[in-house]
Amino acid sequence: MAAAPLRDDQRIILHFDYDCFYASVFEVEQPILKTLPLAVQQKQIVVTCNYEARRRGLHKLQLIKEAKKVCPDVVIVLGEDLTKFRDASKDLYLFLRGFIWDGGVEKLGFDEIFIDVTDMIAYNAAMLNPHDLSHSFFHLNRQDPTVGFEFDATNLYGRVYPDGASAADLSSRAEFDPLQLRTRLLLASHLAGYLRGQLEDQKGYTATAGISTSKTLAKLVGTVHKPNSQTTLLPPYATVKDPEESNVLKFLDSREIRAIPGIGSKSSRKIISYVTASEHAKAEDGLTVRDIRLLPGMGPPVLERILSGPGAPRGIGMRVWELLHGVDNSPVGEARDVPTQISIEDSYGSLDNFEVARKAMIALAASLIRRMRTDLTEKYTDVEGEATSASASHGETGVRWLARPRSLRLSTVPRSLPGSENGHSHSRISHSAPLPQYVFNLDESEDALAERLVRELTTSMFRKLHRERTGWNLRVLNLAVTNMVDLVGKHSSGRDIGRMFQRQEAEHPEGSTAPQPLPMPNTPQSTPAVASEAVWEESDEEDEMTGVQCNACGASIPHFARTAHEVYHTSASQ
Ligand code: DGT
Ligand code: MG
Repeated sequence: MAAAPLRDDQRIILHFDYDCFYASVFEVEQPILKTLPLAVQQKQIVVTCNYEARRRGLHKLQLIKEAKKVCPDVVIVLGEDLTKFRDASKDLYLFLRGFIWDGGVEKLGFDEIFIDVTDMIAYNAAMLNPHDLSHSFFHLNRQDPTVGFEFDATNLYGRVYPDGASAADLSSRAEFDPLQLRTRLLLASHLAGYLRGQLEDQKGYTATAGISTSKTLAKLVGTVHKPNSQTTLLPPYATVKDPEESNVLKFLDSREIRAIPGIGSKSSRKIISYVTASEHAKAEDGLTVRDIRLLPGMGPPVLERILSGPGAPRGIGMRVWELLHGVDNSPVGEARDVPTQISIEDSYGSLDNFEVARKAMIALAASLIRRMRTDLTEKYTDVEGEATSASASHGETGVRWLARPRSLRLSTVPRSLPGSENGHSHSRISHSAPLPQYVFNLDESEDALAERLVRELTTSMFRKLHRERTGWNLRVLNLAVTNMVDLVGKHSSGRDIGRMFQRQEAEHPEGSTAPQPLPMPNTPQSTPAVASEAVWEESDEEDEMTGVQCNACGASIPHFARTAHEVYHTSASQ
């Protein structure tokens, strides 16, 4: 059998997953809902429900009519408009990020966050007083020693895996070693507990956290105790004498392969069918990571052979072999400053006349401008603590654009003709044009800007796609802003013109719209150093939002909503 990959447990990573996230957003708006069974509806599906509803037998991805049967007094709220979830997600991300030093903070979807706290933990481990561990102080600021919280370093905070173990007990001074993994994990458990407390006290959200040395392990161990809880994966991780004594292997071995983040469902299926086809293996049911790991002959070369194919990254065999052993050296990503594009789309029963199309485009343009304002601007205060207006003054606080997209793209998808099989992504047609500067005016209402944009630009773009007055029938309209130019990049001061030129060249795809003059960053000379706190990762959301095309109805479905959408079709056809 192939050798186990080497571990590197130098880092400490936290993973946060907000509890029943969409439902919590409504509860924070209306606290009375906390005491009631609450379900969030999209199409005919409960996309999530609060824990009161779960206690009464409801669950995620249940049909609404089933949920009403199980719990007739369930309160149902509509969650089709994602704006408020996106806003809350951004707010919580920035809030948590405000506590973190130099480590990465990476958002996954709307409600998960990875945080690399290695530097904070190393600093605090070195500050511990081994003579008085029970009165320790966790420093949250290297410059100001009064900022932080008190904690008892003789005990780990929250739950642990394996349950009931006390391997992190530091009460014996003889065993104390600030560099030891268990000391670092113990400190991280207190930090995670503190951050969860702040999230609840200041923002009203509870979260479930996992604490370990990699993204994969932190995410997985966090699922052991839910909701409003946290779990630390205890050492030993690397065991020289008997590898099977490792808590990492113990923890992973009982899991199903498809539960391991980073091994996609397609790869899982391929591995499962390989293993079940082998004469040594048991049936597919109950096949665990251990069964796969210990299968004779199993190792990176076999996995590479099973998993390679079109689209598979080189070295996938080694990567999956590592994941099966809980080895994951992937860094916690740095949030990109801004999304690369923002796109808003809607689908229609039948869209075959220009007046209806015009109204639909106004609605899309208004949503698009709203999204741009949420995702591409930041409020900020200048270094002296006074609000400064950079690109525009908007209320009492300064508001500035972090980035300005340069192009507008209109796309349409025709209804498929009866009997034809097309109507899917390949029949999408698009037209792009330079985005007028007036859309960046923050003093004008979104609706007024949307009307103007459609009147002065989008209408003629539409006519370029559909020259005939009649005779067309559309299923989807999509309006997007693209060609993003970053104005206040995380690593630039907003005045670094050279960098902006490089970025502009890199981002401007050949042969698309004519280049526009470079927008000058109109941030003041005293650009405050808040850019790095105001960054916002959207790329994964963009993927989620652009999603995949449904084979049944052709609608564009975010990746996370695919299962729900399939259930919707199944129920609709019954
Ligand atoms: P949790 O973490 O078990 O306490 O519950 P949630 O609601 O936070 O669930 P999670 O973390 O899987 O997903 C976060 C949010 O994303 C959730 O509130 C609703 C949305 N979501 C999750 N899965 C789906 C899905 O399959 N379809 C749709 N449309 N939305 C989903
Ligand atoms: Mg969640």
